[in-house]
Amino acid sequence: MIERTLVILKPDAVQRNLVGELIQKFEKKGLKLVAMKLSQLTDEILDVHYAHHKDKPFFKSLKDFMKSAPVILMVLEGPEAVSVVRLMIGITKSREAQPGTIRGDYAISTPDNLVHASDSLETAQIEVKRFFKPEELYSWNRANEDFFTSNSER
Ligand code: 3AN
Repeated sequence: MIERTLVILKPDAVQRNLVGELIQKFEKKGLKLVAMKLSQLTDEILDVHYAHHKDKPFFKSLKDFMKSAPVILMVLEGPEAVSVVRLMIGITKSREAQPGTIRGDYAISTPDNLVHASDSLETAQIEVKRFFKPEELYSWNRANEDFFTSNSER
């Protein structure tokens, strides 16, 4: 099934000049960019986005980190995009993330683990709406779609 998922390139990705390289990984995989912007996050949106962590000891430092520089917000589309992107980024604890994944190859710390990606289709639908207005999402036809996604998987 074709899905859309929310991806955030966090402040450490921006500070480390990894934005282009990380976007390229998603593009090369065959995921299609349907929305993208640079944004500086606020407590208001982070309180909602990380509500599941609000009682954790690292909540404030996580928010401070996420506000420390602009982030790149993206929506990526493709077959089973939610699980494909989660596989690509690797597990939360960067030091234990598999080599070959983004966190496994580029990160060694935990709050600074470069990328956020929605963890289920239901969350993805909520998170896309949290960060993007409907008019900021683009449905477009890739001219060479046949070379990325077989007709039977669309
Ligand atoms: P993921 O980003 O892998 O879905 P979540 O949703 O459990 O992980 O956590 C959201 C973010 O909170 C993580 N990306 C990381 O930045 C931070 N975080 C999670 N667990 C910890 C922890 N034990 N210590 C510090 N930061 C954490």
